Amino acid sequence: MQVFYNDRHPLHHGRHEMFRGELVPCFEVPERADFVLQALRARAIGDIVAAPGIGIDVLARVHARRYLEFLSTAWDEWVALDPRNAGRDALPSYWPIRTFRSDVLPASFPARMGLFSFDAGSPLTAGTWEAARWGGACAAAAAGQLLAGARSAFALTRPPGHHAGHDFFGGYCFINNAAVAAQCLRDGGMRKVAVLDIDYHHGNGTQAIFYERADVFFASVHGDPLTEYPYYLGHADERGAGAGLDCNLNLPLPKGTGFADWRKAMDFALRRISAYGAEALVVSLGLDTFEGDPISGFRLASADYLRVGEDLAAAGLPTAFVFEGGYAVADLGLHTVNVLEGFLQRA
Ligand code: SP5
Ligand code: ZN
Repeated sequence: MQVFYNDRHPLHHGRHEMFRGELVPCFEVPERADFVLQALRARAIGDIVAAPGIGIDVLARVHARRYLEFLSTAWDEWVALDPRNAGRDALPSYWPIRTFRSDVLPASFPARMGLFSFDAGSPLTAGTWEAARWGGACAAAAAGQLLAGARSAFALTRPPGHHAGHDFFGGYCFINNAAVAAQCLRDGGMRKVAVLDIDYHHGNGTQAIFYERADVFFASVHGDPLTEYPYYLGHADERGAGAGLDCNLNLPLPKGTGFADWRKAMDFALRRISAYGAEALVVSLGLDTFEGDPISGFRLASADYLRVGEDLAAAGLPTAFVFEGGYAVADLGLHTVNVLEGFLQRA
């Protein structure tokens, strides 16, 4: 399977995230992708290539123009506030929650940063925009492979994407790579596309982008948002709206869930995707379901990821894998490659 690697990813390198009143070292670090790259090479999963560049118009199919404009100038604006900011990550501290207006774009940079975000855990750094848009290019290229007839492709993107919405960042995500891939598949002629999100955290951004659409089915297996991040979306009663009613499936599971129950949920999601009539599948591949993950609560073991890949292949659809979360950094390569190898052996 062709692998599209975002070699600009280290340009996004956050130092600290806000956690319970203090700045703690980032969990989402460049070494994550390096470990995956190493394992892909060692186990010969496929050719590893750079993605061709994409125009802003491709990103604007799923993101608001004013949000993309914000991202592209954010670092310069941050440094213009105070030259000492060049040595600090940018984090938001104000948000236009209910009763505030978000239609008027503030001139103040910190105010705009809050308008376009939903947490203080996602530092924006000097190279964030560059890294994120090249991640989007990898996702678009993976979709292009499927459109050209490939059975599968892998977009090794960093930063991750599934928490990023139409016009906001958060959860370490800036550009929604899986949404870019799904939209490229639609624009390339696939009539119905499914996104299956198996990251530990609910893919709130992807869900919201496609919530009222019938042409993209979104399914997610994740930690119950009553106790798990991102808390405010991902409940079982979110079924889609308008034309998209019943094109959204959430399968929240309690913290502590092990592979047997998790696998049943993923297989249920795959059956719904098949009944929907999807012509292609985008997998938001988070590996933070691992029992050793430092910020998550499921209990998948290393060998379980081979079964995950096999089950995904059994669905029989052209499949684009898009890399998301996973913070047991040294084990990320093994788990990612287990999924891909399980898929290839069964496909
Ligand atoms: C893509 C992705 O997986 N994003 C996840 C973002 C989670 N951000 C909140 C992290 C909260 C950190 N909790 C630390 C618990 C230490 N025991
Ligand atoms: Zn996650």
